[in-house]
Amino acid sequence: GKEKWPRGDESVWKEGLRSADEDVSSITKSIVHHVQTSLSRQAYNLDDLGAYQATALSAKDNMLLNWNETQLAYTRKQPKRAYYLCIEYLMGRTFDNAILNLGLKDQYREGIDQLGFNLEDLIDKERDAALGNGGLGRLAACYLDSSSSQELPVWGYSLRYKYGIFQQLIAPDGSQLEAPDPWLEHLNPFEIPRYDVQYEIRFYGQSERTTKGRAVWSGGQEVLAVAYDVMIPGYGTKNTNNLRLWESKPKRGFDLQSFNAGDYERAVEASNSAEAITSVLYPNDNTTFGKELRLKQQYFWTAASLADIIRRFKSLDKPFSALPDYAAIQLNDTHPTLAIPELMRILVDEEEVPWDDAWEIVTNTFFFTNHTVLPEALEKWAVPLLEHLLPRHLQIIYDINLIFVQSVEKKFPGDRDRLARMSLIEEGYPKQVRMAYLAIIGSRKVNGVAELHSELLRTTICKDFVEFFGISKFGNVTNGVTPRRWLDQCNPGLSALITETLKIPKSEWLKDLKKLQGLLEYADDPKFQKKWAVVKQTNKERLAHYVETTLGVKINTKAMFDVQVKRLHEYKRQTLNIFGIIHRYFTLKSITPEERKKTNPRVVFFAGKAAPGYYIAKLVIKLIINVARVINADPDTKEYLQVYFLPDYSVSVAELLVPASNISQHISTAGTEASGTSNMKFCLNGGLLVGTVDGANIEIGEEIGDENVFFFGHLTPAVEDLRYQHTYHPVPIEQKCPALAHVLNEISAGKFGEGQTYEPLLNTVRHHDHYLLTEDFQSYIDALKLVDEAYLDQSKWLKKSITTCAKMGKFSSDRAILDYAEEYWSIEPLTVE
Ligand code: 8GP
Repeated sequence: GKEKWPRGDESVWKEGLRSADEDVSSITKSIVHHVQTSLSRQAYNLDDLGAYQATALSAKDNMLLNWNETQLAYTRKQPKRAYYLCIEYLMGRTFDNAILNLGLKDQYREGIDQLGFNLEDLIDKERDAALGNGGLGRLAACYLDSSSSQELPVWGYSLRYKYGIFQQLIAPDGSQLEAPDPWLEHLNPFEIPRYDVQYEIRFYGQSERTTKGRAVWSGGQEVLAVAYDVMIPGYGTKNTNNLRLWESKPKRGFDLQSFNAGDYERAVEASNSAEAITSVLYPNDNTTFGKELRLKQQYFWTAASLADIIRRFKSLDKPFSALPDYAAIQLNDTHPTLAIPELMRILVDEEEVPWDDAWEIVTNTFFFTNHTVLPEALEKWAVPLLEHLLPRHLQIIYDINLIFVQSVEKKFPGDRDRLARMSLIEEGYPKQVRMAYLAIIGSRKVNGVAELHSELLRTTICKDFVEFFGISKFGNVTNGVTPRRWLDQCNPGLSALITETLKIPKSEWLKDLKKLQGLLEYADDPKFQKKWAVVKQTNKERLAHYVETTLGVKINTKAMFDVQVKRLHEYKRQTLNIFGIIHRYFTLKSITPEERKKTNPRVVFFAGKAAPGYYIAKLVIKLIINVARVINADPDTKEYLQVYFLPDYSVSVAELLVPASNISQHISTAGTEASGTSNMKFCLNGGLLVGTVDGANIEIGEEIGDENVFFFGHLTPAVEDLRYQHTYHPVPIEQKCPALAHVLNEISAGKFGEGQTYEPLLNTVRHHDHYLLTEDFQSYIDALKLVDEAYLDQSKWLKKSITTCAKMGKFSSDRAILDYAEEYWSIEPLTVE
């Protein structure tokens, strides 16, 4: 039927509607307008930062129009939507990506030029939105880009941390220092505060059971969740999804009674404690941090998000049994698992849905992805803490568990061990709730993030659950990365070369990445190879320029660039790399100057943060920096080997490193890295991969051919046996791996500064060697030797590089998000006209 115009004169409304600023002159007008009004500044007192802000606001206006259209279309057509709950979103910068996705970068460049500024300078003024630690958070960001680009109705939900991941500084002795990241210090042009979207969130208090399994939860502390929206523009489409971030606020400003009584501290206490909830991102990657404030964050975020989802669902006026037809909620790792008992609480206590019906709704609405098999990352919350903070949720968890354990008993009568293994409650002092198990039983489907990882889940953590629920509940979606940011935006030279070579519009291959295969027919073509090499060289020079301006050192861009960038973690084995470098250094020292001239010069880049409390990881940084200091200063070898640690790794720094690598290293102990995603980014940009047979490395090898990857090391099935051998039949390291023993001894002896400092790190290798460095070191060195040999033949190398890029189509996050949409969430694309 025809909709009635809500109020006033429709034609006046329509006349007032803005349209997008797509030509250069509308763009410059819009920028000048924002300088004048939003910033209230003038041409004569405008610096780069101001110009960036005004330009970003003009881009935001364009995005907003699409955002509005998109939300209107969703409201009208009522499609099933997916909600991606992730406690981290590592977005990086927005502006460049936004104008690229809008297809307006050239127009913006010209407009800015006319106004007397330079686009690249303005782009550099934006601060990264670094609301994440690493892989998990960056994956979420790629998935949002893909959901908009593939026109899927997906919203993200997370927290608006006042401080993102800490800023990393390096002290003169090589120690990591941490400083806060007040990223909201300046105006953030890309967020929309929604002061009218607020929910009250309760903590503590009492829960009294009433009838029919219901309860009343009251008392305690109430805080407000306020929404901030971040627009997610799709590439080459109007579809613009939303990332909703919650900020915590006190429900009442401050306690007036205490204030009037002169107790000012007391008066602001409650307000401070409310605001503390979203003040800072926890800087832990792949480990848990069992603190009350973290649990508060998790509940605050899931409760606000669910309240929002349920409010939207209720506006459709459907029975609750229809919720799974309108909403799929993705639990990204266990951090949002409290959403399961929270939805039960809403349905049972507030909406009076019978328990069994509610459970049916819950288990058809949620989906769960696991991101790691490391035991230290499996979340467990102490029962007394949960009871104190969320008394009603603990009751619900106990009820869920009782019913579940009964059904296990029914299927496997008398198997008491099994019951104990599968119970949501782990016995001990204190008892703990196993969040992963709660997520598994409360979800429709469960998946891992690469084939090997999903298989490990099925055979280890989820084994009992596979036997109980059947194998079909446990799937796999291999991760992906967005080719918009990780090729077109970060490597414009390569993007242009690809477009020119494939002879199809950029928009075609960027949304259907398998089209890169068209490059294969040129892989042998010397003219094309030459162009390919020029692009890589330009990117290396751009990186060298960055290093020169930040570290003040000049880099030999003719050398091979070898990159390992990721969080510092023992399982990721940055140690293997630095020990390998020391070995290479000793080898270079031991040969004649003539022989040295025949070697392949190499520059090794490291970057990555260590969790502030992770002592060994911090020691690794210190070692890298002090080894670099010695090697870089040695006149015998400095032409052949240079090592740099780039401080404060971020998405923006990755955008410089990824296009510039000749090789990158992904060398985790087999079976420990769930997937990895930077491996995909480097390969997509024609960098070759040195890696273990782990995570998504395996599938990359399958796609591009093992002859194009430098694999080494033991395989996953061997790892457990090897660890057993190390514990029960230890062989001295001198015997097992003399080359590595020599490296460790030299470090001990003080070759790279006070040897004593590094003993705790060296001992992890000498004693238990949990990550099997002594087992993999020799094969690692051999693999790097093959790299050197392969690099000598540049034409063959370029062929490998081109082939690698051409066969990376599978690893687009478009493929991954479409997998989720079809196989898990059952949502469909909806084109916004
Ligand atoms: C990471 C995995 O370690 C990595 O292999 C995978 O590619 C990535 O997730 C995306 O799936 N896991 C984390 O980043 C992680 O567990 N982070 C914790 C802070 C939550």
